[in-house]
Amino acid sequence: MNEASPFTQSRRAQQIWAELPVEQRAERFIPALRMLDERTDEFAAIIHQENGKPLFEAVAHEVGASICYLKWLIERAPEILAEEEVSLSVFPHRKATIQRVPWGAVLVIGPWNVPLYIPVGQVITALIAGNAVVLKPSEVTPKSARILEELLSHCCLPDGLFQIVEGDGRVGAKLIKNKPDKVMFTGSVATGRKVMAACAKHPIPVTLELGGVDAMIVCEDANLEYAASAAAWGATFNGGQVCASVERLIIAESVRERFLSLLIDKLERISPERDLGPITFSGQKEVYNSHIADARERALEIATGGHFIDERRFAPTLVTGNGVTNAAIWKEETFGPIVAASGFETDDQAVELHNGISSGLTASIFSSNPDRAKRIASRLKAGLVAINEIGATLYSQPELPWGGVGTSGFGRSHGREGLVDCTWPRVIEQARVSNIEPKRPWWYPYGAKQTEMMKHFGRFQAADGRIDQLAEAAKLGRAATQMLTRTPRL
Ligand code: TXE
Repeated sequence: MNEASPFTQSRRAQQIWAELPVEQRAERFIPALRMLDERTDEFAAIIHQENGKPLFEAVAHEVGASICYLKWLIERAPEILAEEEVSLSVFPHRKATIQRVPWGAVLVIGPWNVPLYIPVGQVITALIAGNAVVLKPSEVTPKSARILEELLSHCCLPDGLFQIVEGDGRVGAKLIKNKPDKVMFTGSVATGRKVMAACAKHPIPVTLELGGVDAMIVCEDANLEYAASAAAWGATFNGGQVCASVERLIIAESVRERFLSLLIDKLERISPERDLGPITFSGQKEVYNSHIADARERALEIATGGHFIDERRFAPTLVTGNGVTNAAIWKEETFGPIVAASGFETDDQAVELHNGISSGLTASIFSSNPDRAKRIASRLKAGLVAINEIGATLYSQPELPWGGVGTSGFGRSHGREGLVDCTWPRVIEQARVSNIEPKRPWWYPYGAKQTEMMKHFGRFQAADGRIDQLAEAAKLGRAATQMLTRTPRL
């Protein structure tokens, strides 16, 4: 291994850290929780200034969400990561335990759109699970990542357990060459592919959170006024630069016009100065321009917006019309305050439209009939589905596993699954009662009677009903006794 690699120090620190019981590891993060609360204004101001998102969003979606997640994590991690005892159905006289073993040195590669809360959800989870972490934040938002360093510097962690390495994609690629034990990546599909290919060489396990082109389904029985407000916010908060922002609207034909006129009114009343996050990364402008140009070429209707208000702000935009579902705006992540709308006649059509693209992070369904909404939800290709709520909001519910399917990636952060993903399972199997047991009847030498015994074993397992099971158990018992007493044996 390369001696200049930060993972050399990570591994030394991790060995000491992993010796501590998970309860003690979790308690070390209480000062970080307190500090997030005490210094909310200061931290939110750094994020607001660097990323540009409105101060309210920096307080709520970054610092506030981090507080809620950390509180849950500190309280619940010990139970979730505790050694688990498993009863064994094939050999009930034996038992097993599953230990959750930390990967070792984890590399977290972060994005710029949620520069504190996304790393908090991955870095601190990995640390509590017993790993060391190197964070490579986005080159666009390095100052926000330093908040995490400040928080963790008050948590009495071994030297080198958490490190930040700043730099662009080349630095990220080099870090992967240094062979971390696990990589957690959040970013674009294109970069996610490169990260996965680089990890495949070693191979290194990888978690990918690659965003989505998330949809909101509006049924004809929905409260349209409420749903339109939800759509206006869900499509534009943080300037639409959210992996789970509403990028597609699938609306019941019978209410489509009414819903869209409510939505247009709400989009036009969003205050650019007060409410609308600016473009954080100027490279996004190209995506907006090309998606809008593609929509114009297809003669789609730009019902509102479609232009820059100033250097860093794009007007909240609604695109609709025949053929919208073939447009780039429908199929690819725009990552801006832009939403495309199409209609449906039947629930089957709504599901088909939703599932017709390659990504699936979150979805939302608006309906006054909870049973119908749940039936639709159960057919959607999406990691999280919210009913009468915006899918992105589920990111602030600490116990829910966050992640998608298809080109949205795989692996999970948050919730039980997120913690378990920061470990590998080590199984230890042993006798329930006595350590000294007879030699196994399936060991050498093989023979016809032994084969017969295994068939009885299969029949016993497959037997249907108590009587059949008892009959098969008796036959199996006789066959096994013959095997146990046979000579000569190895
Ligand atoms: O992401 P990149 P960008 C999407 C969104 C946006 C697009 C581009 O659609 O328009 O991505 O954003 C590091 N090896 N999302 O260019 O390039 C890089 O330094 C290792 C979705 O910012 O994917 C940064 O830290 N690392 C989204 C991180 O990867 C590499 C959040 C993300 O950069 C690397 C952000 C390499 N070869 C953007 N190349 C979400 N899922 O929430 C770059 N990086």
